[in-house]
Amino acid sequence: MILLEKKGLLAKVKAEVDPEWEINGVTKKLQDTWGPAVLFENVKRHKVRVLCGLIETLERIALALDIDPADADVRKIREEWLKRIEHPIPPKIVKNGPCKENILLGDKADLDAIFPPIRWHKGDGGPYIGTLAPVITKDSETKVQNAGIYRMMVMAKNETGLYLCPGQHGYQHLQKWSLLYPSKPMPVAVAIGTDPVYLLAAVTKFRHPPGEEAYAGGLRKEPVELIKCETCDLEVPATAEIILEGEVYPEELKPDGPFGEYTGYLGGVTTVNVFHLKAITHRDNPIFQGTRCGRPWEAGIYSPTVMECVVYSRLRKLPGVVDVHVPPSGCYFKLIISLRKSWPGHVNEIIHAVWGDAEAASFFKNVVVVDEGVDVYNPVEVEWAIANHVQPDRDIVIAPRCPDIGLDVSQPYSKRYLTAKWGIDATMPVEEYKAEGTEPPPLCDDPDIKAKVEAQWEKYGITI
Ligand SMILES: Cc1cc2nc3c(=O)[nH]c(=O)nc-3n(C[C@H](O)[C@H](O)[C@H](O)COP(=O)(O)O)c2cc1C
Ligand SMILES: [Mn+2]
Repeated sequence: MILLEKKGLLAKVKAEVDPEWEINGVTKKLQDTWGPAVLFENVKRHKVRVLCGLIETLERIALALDIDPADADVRKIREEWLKRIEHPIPPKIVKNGPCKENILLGDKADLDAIFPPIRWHKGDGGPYIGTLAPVITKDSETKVQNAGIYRMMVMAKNETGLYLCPGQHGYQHLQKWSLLYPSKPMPVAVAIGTDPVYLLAAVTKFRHPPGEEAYAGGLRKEPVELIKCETCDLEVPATAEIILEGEVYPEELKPDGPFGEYTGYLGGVTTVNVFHLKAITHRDNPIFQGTRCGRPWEAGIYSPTVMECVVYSRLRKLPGVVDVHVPPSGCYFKLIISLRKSWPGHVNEIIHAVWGDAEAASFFKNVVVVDEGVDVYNPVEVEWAIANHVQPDRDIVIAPRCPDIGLDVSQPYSKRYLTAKWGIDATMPVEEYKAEGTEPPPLCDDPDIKAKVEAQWEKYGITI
């Protein structure tokens, strides 16, 4: 936050704002205008300040990674990301940390006192904590910890929902726990106001082991400092502003929602796990952190960027893959790949490899493959490739009954969590032309003509 302020990327709002509607409205306007991150210093009926938009633009993601924000660019961030995650650094356990400046146990732990009840979207079923708050759980066999961002709707002063979508690491941890310790509650901690690289790691499907903590260390080039919880054997980031400690009973479910989703729709009411608060520890005068999620091209640009870093780091290892792009407007359903196509069936091989990559990429419902040379970042070039090269009955591949995280509005609620996926081979079908030898030559400009025209440009009297 101090860095953001120095670089002029933070606004401080002293006017009183109502958490019911005003934080939503102001952050929406800032997102629409690519405005700064914002610290609300005076939240109505509340003592705690709220920081929004910490890593919502490429500039701010760059700053979080110590890259000069002046030349923030997805490809640059991606290259740096790749280099750093090659060297995960294990966390360091410390005895003291600012997150322990205040320790509130049992009845003294009160969510209402630490969280201004923010409605991030009109129509949300309640105030939500878990928008920029990594949820920490431990694998009961390997003891490796996970951090993932899962929404948490406040249900009472010591109770929230916890939405663990099937397949998430938190979900897997709870499944494993329930087999080993049926009917016992699993410890869960939540860290609010962490180093932003820890947030970037928490929205990433990083491999376990070593898990998010070590990758956050790699991204920062320094170990994350962890400190023991007061009520359980989890370890949490010592420099966090606020830590919630609690537990989840595997069998206990409650209705939660709706919540404004990144798809651009208000989600439905879902049954979710329940987080029972046991302790809060926090810094003096803490700052709460969150984000109005919105659609990915409006708001959570950090999420498509991170997704792209992850997918790029995996798929570039496949033969022939030149570039990949996760277009924010594709809402994580769409992935574009450029490929140096080298053998019959190569494109379908790549598409199926994406769907088979459960750790990083299998959730892309639509994979579009274009030739090397088509700019995956330029929607006009991608549309051109689809328009020109595709015979739908030959070039579209459909995989039925694949996993899905349940937010895809193309199906009613009763059908969610299973989806068909489709791949589009938008590469030039050179193999079709081989036998005839009649492949249409691409238009190309004659360099001699170009040079001649340039040399005598003045003759034409055209000002450009
Ligand atoms: C603002 C925001 C809210 C999210 N909410 C949820 C959620 O409620 N449930 C969920 O399973 N994933 C949610 N996610 C996605 C996960 O954080 C993401 O898939 C992450 O990789 C999960 O970590 P894991 O693989 O370690 O479980 C959210 C992401 C963001 C950025
Ligand atoms: Mn994980």
